[in-house]
Amino acid sequence: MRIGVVCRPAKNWEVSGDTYLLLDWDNQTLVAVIDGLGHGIDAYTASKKAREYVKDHVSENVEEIIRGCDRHIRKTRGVSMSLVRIDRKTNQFSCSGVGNVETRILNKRPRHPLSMAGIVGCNLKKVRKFEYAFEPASVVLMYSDGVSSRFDLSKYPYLRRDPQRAAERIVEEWGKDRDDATILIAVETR
Ligand SMILES: [Mn+2]
Repeated sequence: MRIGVVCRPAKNWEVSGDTYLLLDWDNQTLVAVIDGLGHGIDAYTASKKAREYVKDHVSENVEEIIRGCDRHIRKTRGVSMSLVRIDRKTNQFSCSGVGNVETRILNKRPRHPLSMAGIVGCNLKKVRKFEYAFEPASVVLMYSDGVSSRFDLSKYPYLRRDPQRAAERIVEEWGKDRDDATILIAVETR
């Protein structure tokens, strides 16, 4: 995979309450973007703890990871998170998200899996999993709400070739100064 990622704190803050994770193993990839509620140190603590949980439970299904994480981080202020698992053996994407981290999948048919209302670690309600066929040259985009979702992907025609440049440009143009901003772009190159 070819990866582009930007994860920067809100203006005048040193730590970011957003974090991300990308793990590859055994024909599978798990991608996560996590946004700790608000910003600053408490947001950072919550998202870091959530990230550790996800990392330790990568082999579980994406819904289970979110439910388990909810139990694990109850003492924090909570997070929004989205997970995508790419399984190259079954040729499937599975996606699950709660709160304001959006996922877009560019396939033959673009997908925008729904993120459920709620907060992981505080007020988790329904969790759902969405599955799609995985195709060669698929792209996964995930971004926190520090990036306005109004960006137009056709303005970044080099996205597949240079996802890092696209990630940087999108955050420059659509990042919100007052919030932590993260975007992760993963391009399948097979
Ligand atoms: Mn945010």
